[in-house]
Amino acid sequence: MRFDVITLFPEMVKQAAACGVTGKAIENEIVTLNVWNPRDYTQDRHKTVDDRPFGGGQGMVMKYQPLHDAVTAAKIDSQNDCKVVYLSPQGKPLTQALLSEVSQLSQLILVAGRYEGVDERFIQRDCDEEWSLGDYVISGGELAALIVIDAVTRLLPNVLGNEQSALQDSHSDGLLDYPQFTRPEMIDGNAVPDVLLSGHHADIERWRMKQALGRTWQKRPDLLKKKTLSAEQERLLAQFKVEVD
Ligand code: 9WO
Repeated sequence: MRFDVITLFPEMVKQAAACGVTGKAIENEIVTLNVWNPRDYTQDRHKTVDDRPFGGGQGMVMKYQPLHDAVTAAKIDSQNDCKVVYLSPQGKPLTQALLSEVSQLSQLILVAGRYEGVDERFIQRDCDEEWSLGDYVISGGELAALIVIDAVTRLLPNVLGNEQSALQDSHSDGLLDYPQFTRPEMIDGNAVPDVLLSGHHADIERWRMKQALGRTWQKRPDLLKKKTLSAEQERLLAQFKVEVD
């Protein structure tokens, strides 16, 4: 899969993506990451990428032409299953299901805005979709683009180990994660749950499912309402509710 990011801060995107799971995927040529700076597509002496908003008001707006020319450059030899996405709080809320669909594409062009936004005609004419990570404002789209790249890359074949991918299949199923523990067994009188030390794998699986259900019920009842539980899951959740009482 190929990612192209349109950004005034290409080094920020390159350097962050070079770390960890995404960095390994780039090294292993499972993903390619290209960055395109609108400043390189300006036509004036001062390399102007922004201008004052029509109608007046605070701040600056990114100009149409450098953005358009940068996206056009990123589309060089792009396939028809390529999407251009603008990242902003006005976008459609991003979900794991949407990321899963996106991971089937061969190219994703992510546009990171800066200042007070971009000329609306760029969004209308050049972008296929607008996505939001949540209802908050950050200083630019770069961190949002990096999150999309990270979340999609993890879903690609051969990025995570086999073990990890199986874990992902069974546990990114709309529930929160169960609690995790590692050594030491005791911290200031605070012990690891006995069942995890028992070596009884079926009991451990049941305990983890019960915790995942219980925590989702406690912290994110909205997620639980969207799910249909098996009879076994209903029983485990009922047991969890009795135990917290
Ligand atoms: C800045 C600003 C300053 C004064 C008055 C209004 C203002 N609006 C903004 C603004 O929204 N700037 C954005 C910064 C322009 C587009 C890129 N930026 C951005 C993307 N901030 N937050 C996101 C984002 C992207 C995806 N999901 C959540 C937030």
